[in-house]
Amino acid sequence: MLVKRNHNHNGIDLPFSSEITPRAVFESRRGFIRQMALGSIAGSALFEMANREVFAQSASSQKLIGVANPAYASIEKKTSYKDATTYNNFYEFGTDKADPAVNAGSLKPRPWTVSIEGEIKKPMTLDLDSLLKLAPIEERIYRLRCVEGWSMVIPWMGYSLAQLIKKVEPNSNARFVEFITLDDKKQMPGLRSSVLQWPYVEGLRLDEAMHPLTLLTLGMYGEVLPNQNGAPVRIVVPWKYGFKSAKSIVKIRFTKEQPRTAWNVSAPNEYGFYSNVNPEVDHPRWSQATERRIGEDGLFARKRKTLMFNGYNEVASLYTGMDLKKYF
Ligand SMILES: Nc1nc2c(c(=O)[nH]1)N[C@H]1C(S)=C(S)[C@@H](COP(=O)(O)O)O[C@H]1N2
Ligand SMILES: [Mo]
Repeated sequence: MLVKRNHNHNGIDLPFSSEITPRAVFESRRGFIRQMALGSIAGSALFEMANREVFAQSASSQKLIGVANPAYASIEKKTSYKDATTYNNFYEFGTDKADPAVNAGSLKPRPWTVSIEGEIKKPMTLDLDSLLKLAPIEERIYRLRCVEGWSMVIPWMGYSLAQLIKKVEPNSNARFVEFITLDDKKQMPGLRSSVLQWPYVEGLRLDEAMHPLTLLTLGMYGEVLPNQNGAPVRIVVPWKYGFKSAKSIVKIRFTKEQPRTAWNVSAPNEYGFYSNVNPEVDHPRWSQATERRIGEDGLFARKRKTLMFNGYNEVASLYTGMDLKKYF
């Protein structure tokens, strides 16, 4: 039998998911959100009005309403909810793509707090409701490109991380932001394995973290985040490989020095700090020139060309004068 396979971060062969069923429920909800955002532009009166309506939502319901931000709409076909929630990387729940959906039920996303500390003037601990109310929730359709060579198109819900960063007021020492994931063996069975050093940590330079594209993410497909996608709060950095988008964050720390990151510690020659999507810089064990869109893995599916910065060229100015082969 011929089964299409790709490699995970450790070079282990894995079959692709072939689920392509979109959910009727989701489609009708999207219609509603699209309706609400019809003709609106971020910052316009209609956008603000729609936002006031949904601003009071709490984390008690599974639904999460956000206003579609037209700057991040997409003509690309969205990945099905089923694929996005059953083909995951979340090593705290196992290393197979199917593991997180099966095992992440033990994660308790409520109550939850995120402590924000380090080189800032206003350290604080925020609970989920405070995070939900910190800024208007937007829906943004972003491509996520995994370093393994596959990608998805997902309607994420959240707001620019910059909104939170402005609130905590970084001091003049702050040059990097470190994201620290939950580290609780009772909730995360994968922590018993030593596949990575725990907790899972990631980091960005402060200007990358401040870039409006960097999304503090609280939901997807009109719902709060499913556990396997990093409930209740994660970041999504769409111009970088997927592993930079840390899930189930409990701590955000502002630092002077470049933070250690989980994948860089595990294989420094394979995973750099920057990890910008770059078709010209191959992974030492495989090419990064093309990618497979999840859901397009049928018999006649063609690979897509990977785009510099995953197509998000507006971030290029963050790296002027930098050798992106050296700073991979
Ligand atoms: N805490 C944590 N965050 C993580 C990971 C992980 O193993 N643990 N995997 C990363 C990788 S490799 C990818 S590709 C994305 C996948 O996100 P998704 O499952 O929501 O598509 O999450 C990233 N965030
Ligand atoms: Mo990944």
